[in-house]
Amino acid sequence: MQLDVREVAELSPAERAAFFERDAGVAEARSDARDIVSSVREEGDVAVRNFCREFDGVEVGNLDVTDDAERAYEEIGDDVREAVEAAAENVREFHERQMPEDWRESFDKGRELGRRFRPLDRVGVYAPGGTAAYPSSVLMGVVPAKVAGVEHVAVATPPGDPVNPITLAAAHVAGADRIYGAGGAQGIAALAYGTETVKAVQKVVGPGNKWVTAAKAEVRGDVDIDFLAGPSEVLVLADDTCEPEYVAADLVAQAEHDENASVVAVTDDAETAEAIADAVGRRVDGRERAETIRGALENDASGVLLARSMSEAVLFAEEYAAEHLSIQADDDEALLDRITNAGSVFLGPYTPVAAGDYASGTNHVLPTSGGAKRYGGLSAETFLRSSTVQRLDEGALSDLSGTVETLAGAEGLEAHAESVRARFEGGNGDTDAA
Ligand code: HSO
Ligand code: ZN
Repeated sequence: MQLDVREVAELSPAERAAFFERDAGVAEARSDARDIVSSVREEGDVAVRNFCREFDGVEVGNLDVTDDAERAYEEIGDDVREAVEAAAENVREFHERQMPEDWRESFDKGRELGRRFRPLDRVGVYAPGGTAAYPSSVLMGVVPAKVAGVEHVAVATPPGDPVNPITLAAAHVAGADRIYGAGGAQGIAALAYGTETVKAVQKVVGPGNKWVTAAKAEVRGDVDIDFLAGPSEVLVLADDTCEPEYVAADLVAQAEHDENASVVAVTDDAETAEAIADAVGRRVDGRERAETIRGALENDASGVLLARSMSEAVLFAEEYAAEHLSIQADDDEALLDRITNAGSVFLGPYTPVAAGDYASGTNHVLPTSGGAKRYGGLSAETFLRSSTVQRLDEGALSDLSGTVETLAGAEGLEAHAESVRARFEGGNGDTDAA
């Protein structure tokens, strides 16, 4: 297939909007998801089984498939088992490094303040099945939760016939406590509200198709969620020192996820732009997922773009706010310094996005659809809650009393002021005495 190179400066407002206003595809699935969620809420296991029959074509025996995981782990090939273990180890190491320490410090004059972090009690990790089963996503959800210290980590994944054994093995390696063969919106609802078999969780995380994502939007509020993740995205910033074949390979790789994936290269060099477009074209045909890749490349939010300068390219990348930002350029660190909006950044020619997708240790559950302007991807902190702690001595409270009493008075909350005064006046709380 042949890709055209377009100039950033020549893009029409509509063309720019196609790049910048990517959506997670949630809206159209929202009302179906709402019906499914409320059925599961009302009818529990029966509803989950019915939806598995209707959508997955699977007659589910046991919804809880935890006991199958160890056998799956033994039975998958040695290569896959070792790869899952190697990936899990790197993910664990990176997320351990993220764990915040509790702290307590003395601030000015007898004011001791601090922060403590405690894991959530119960979380649910969704892992996609269907056309592409993602055991790697099980690792990305379960390992950080376990690193954070979450006691009950449940995995929900489509039932299949049987459930994908590598997904089961990954859940086993990651240390999942329960595994349910329940996918789609019904899997999310089961995690969020519980059923006879499924224990309700406090937070649901993980990527999925538009029904899964719409269901997460539905249950948000009753439980916490990570965020609404849409199709994969990559934006590569490249200059004339890049290897166009590598850039093209990275674009094609993310394109194979989904026909709605968005893959973009922006460069300030015309020859490089043509070379990337050529290389992409050559890399599609004959590939197993060629059809999906073509779909993604034809997406209005995909393309090879020529900027007038790397500054213009950076501005484009900032506005795009990529899930994955790859920088394959001479002064990559200087370009990175100018970037604020990116889910995960990949620097240099030997750092393909696929390395982070599977094995380097960083998380691959990341903000899409411009979410990187507002939040980051999954991390150990996703599974923690924090409390603040304080202790004031008499002098510190005395120093603060004027400020508290004045502000309490301004808000008309007289008892607040009195709670401070009581410490000094030995008052009996009698309002006449105040
Ligand atoms: N690139 C995907 C994650 C993934 N890749 C899973 C391969 N398997 C979204 O970040
Ligand atoms: Zn990927």
